[in-house]
Amino acid sequence: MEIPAALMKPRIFSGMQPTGELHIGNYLGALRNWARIQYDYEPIFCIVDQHAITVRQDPKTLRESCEKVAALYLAAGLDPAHSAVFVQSQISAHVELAWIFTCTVPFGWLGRMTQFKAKTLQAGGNQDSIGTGLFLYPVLMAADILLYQAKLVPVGDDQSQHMELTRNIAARFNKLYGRTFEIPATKLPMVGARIMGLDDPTRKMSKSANAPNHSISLLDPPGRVRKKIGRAKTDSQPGVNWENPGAGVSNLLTIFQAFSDWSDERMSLHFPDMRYGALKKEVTEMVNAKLEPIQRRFAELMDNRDYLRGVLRGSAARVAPIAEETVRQAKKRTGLYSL
Ligand code: AQP
Repeated sequence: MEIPAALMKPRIFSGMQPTGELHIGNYLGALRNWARIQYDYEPIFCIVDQHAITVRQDPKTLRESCEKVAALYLAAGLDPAHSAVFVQSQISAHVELAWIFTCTVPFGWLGRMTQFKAKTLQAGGNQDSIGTGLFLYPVLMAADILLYQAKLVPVGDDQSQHMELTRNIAARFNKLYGRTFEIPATKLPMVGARIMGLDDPTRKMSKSANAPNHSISLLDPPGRVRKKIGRAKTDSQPGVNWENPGAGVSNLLTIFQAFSDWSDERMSLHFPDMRYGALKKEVTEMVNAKLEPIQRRFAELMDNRDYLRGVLRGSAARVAPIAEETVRQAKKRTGLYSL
């Protein structure tokens, strides 16, 4: 039976790369938000392995990471009976649409992407060591989203520029070939849209940063979390300067507030002048309490691979027709040949 349009919920789409271990930035900026809002929407969540290969990956580790990330999605609260959870390369329409977009996007638009510039810098600016895929990454991201005609994309703040580009790509295509794509909006979490590195609170927490005390993995055991937070950068003030906390202290307060869901008022009554040792103890206890059930559920899911693979297979089968229909439309509009 077809559902009347008025009763259909708006579609949301988002994804994460199966590179390294997901950290609390990925969780607070995106994953937890997905779990919270999933029932208000028609949700599609992807594990974007084709993005992951924009930098070199070990094939065996990459395949294993896809299932680990799927398990983390579910452990963090995605309900596979409601939310589609699949791996990007299961559906070939992603790359098909990405190529069509590649041919419509001006080179200059991609050159302005700050993430590309930052990754180029990380590689020492040596263009011969940077894959073309890294440059084209935002085009594939636009294809991921527009393929499903998503209205809303829940992501962390670092993706704002890529989202702007996605809207521009959709608008350009619609202008050139006629209205084909929904223009999606970005949805950021209220607190935790940009969690910073513990060792360097001027840089966002990132999977690819190698420093040992930079990020907290969702799978870190309690002792490791304690150690990392214990070593987190603060400043030389004696305690929390509520009116004007330094970047490190501000980051710890944000992590606490995002995990606890405390109101601004409750935070402002509890933390002013607190010594840094006490602050770190409270943040540690809060983080460990919230990670424990995720880690327990993750272990159960990883012991049940058949179930996990069934979710990935079933979800891909469920959403593939949406993607295929969009590609059919885009091919027709651009004049690509089909019988
Ligand atoms: N520090 C962060 N704070 C809040 N949200 C964040 N996200 C990433 N870092 C933070 C959000 O997590 C989602 C998935 O990100 P991704 O894996 O697709 O890409 P990413 O931005 O490349 O993640 P990392 O951790 O920063 O990895 P690398 O080291 O490869 O750059 C996105 O919604 C993102 O906004």
